[in-house]
Amino acid sequence: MSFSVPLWPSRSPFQRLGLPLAALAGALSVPTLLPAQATRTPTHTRSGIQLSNHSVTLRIDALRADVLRVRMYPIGHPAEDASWAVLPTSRKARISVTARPDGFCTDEVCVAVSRDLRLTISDRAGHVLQSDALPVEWGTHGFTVSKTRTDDDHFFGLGDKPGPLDRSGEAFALWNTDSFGWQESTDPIYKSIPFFLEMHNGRSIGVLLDNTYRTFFDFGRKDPSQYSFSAPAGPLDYYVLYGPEPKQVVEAYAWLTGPAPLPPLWALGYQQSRYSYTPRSQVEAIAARLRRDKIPADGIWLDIDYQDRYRPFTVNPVTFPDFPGLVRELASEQFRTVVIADLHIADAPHQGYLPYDSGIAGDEFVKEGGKNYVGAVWPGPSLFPDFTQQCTRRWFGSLYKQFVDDGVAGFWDDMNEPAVFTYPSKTMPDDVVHRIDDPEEGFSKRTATHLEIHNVYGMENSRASEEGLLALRPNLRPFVLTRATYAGGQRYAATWTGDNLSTWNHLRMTTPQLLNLGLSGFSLSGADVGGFGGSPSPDLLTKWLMLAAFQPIDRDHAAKGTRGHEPWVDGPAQEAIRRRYIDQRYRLMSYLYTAAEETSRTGIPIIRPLFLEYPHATADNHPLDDDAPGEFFFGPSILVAASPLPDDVAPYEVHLPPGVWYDYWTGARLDRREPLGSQDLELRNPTAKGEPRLAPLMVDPGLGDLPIYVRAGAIVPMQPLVQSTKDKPDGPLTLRVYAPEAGDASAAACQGDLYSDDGTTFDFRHGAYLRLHITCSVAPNGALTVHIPARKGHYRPWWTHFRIEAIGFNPAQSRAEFGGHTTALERTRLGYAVTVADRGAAQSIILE
Ligand code: MIG
Repeated sequence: MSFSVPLWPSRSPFQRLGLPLAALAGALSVPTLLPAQATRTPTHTRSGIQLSNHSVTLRIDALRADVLRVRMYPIGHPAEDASWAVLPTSRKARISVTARPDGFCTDEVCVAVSRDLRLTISDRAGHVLQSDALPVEWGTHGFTVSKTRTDDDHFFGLGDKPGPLDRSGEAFALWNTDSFGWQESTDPIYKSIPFFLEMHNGRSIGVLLDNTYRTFFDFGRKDPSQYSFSAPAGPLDYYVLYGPEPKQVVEAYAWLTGPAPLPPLWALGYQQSRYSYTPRSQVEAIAARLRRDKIPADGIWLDIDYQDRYRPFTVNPVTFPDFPGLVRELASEQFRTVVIADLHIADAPHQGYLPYDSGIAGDEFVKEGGKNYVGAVWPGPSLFPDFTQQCTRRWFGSLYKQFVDDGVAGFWDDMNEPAVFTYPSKTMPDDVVHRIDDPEEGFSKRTATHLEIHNVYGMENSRASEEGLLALRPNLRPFVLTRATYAGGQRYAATWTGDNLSTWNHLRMTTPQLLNLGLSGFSLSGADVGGFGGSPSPDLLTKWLMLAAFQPIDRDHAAKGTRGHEPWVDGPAQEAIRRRYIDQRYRLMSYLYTAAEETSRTGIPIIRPLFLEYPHATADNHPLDDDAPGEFFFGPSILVAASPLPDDVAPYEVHLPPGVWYDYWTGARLDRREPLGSQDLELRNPTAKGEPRLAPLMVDPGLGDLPIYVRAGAIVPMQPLVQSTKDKPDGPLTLRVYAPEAGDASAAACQGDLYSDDGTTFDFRHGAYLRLHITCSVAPNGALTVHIPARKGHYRPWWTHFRIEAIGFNPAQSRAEFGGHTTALERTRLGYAVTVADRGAAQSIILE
């Protein structure tokens, strides 16, 4: 609900609630008001506290020991307890707290509220985690919450916002916008994820502002001593998530909004797309060339030109005759077909267009002035489904039936900001009316203007798709890719970063953008490989295909009128490099899938900023990423160190977190155990001398080289090369064991995870999965023992043997012992290997 009642009879819409108003009364010629101090004694509730001054109530509840919900509303007018983002079970969760005179404590945090309703949150040791710099500013034009900030505060998340990973000092508006060719300074763009993670002095918290209006976040741009978030209307309703480690914040956010579910395995394969492959013969030619050139690939994407007059849920019968036959033909070549199906329904009465006819019959569209709102998009005048009604989502979901019956595997939800051509705003007018009918989310049945619904429209579109696909094929994991979304949208769809450009700078920007999306719940994200608008130079396309092999969604896509983007377009030398990297992705598919499965349980994203794995890597606790903007973790153990300036020809410095590392390509050992940060400290503070200082690790990669490192103690599964995830790999599953340093505490843990299942169904929920937590240890005599535990789950994997390949390990006798056998170790390019049968039972293999 929006606060239509002015809280203060003042001319200033942002009259601060806490000011001694008597001083202002004369100037404002209003009756003298009481000072805005808490006028009633605080009420301690079982799960928190409630306080009022003479106009508003502040209510804080502990959902868990590390998750607080903060709400403020005019006295007697609480906002609906409702959310599109937060899971109902989490929203309603409560724990008992310990009352304090001015607040309360949980086992993890304490909350204190001052007499002017300012909030301070501390950990149990008394470290302040967050504190209101001012009382909430609140008036007829919404509210602003201001928190204290220092220059040592670092901010991450907020979805797809362009710019550096660390958002400190920047400010952003959230309003889903179709932004072709967005630049670093473009704001807003496609998504609204009002969640951020803040790190200060090695302690992390998260904040979700659950307000769907055009919200605004300022991380110290206006005033370096404060950060703030505000909304023009709607509820003041936010959640504070406590770490102290950033991973704990990300996990708490997944608890609050739900993790991204396990995708079908094929979605992690390479995807070939273009706007548009047409006619059918071109699609067939592209598929055939991928196979002929041995470019591993899983998906072929059809953009809007396969449709009849751009009408969603149709097929052009002339250019795409026998559509089911095409899908079958692609499937026989081990490709999945993905089609775009935009939400706008052509305004086409009396033409036998089912989405229109059934949509009109069911009254499924948003209104303006009492009539169906009509806006121009690809099909011409179009109607827009009212996705905030559960029944409309069900209807929309049913439209996929024909495609699903035809065997189409994935769906692409574009234009759902929603994009409308006719207006400078590029979206529908603010006064369009949506109907909310969604009891599960806690909303009462009511209408809402587009101002309230705009930012959740795309998410509810993707939800309709996902839920519709689930209804049609309950035991198949759906795959939906959406452009616009809101917090929590990761439950329904993967995402991509919209219409980027074929420039080196856009390649560079993929890393911070996808990392922040991952921190914002969207583990499954990608950027159009090669850039959407424009034509990449051969080297740019090559570098892009190389990097994207280590990004969660790897989809090559291009706009109309641009030159081809397919891996082969620049001749065999470039193609060979591109193939080599896509091959690596497929060799690492078990590792990638295991990381995706981890996301589905914990919310930890597939690609991770360095600070997520090493929050305390620097002496002054600044995130190491600030020094190394081209670097990220691909899964838990592999560090990709792309150039911070990919078109720069000079060598660059790689910053590795303290520890022992191995070169992924050569197996070379790098001892980086001395503390980091000395150099940075010296730069920041030239008087800080005398610390140990490692020589910088400089790299100078050629066109086909991407520096990649693996941490000591990692166990990384790798598999024989296939051309599609549908193919059964031929040979053993390799476990690359990167030896830990004997006696080195930083590498004491030697471990790796392996998850597998059928890749397509939900049978894993009933035990049809395989999970192994593999460990290793080094004996004082240098022998390396690898422990493979008994399998968890009853899925039978494709491999029958493990090949254990030890890297960074020097055998004294060059032999392996297992199950009473002794065999000679095989010398490999990277280290030493031995192959053992996987009997499904626990076993230990000693390499010595
Ligand atoms: O107005 O469907 O971002 O990926 O190829 C352009 C055509 C509409 C925008 C998407 C892009 C897609 C294109 N779409």
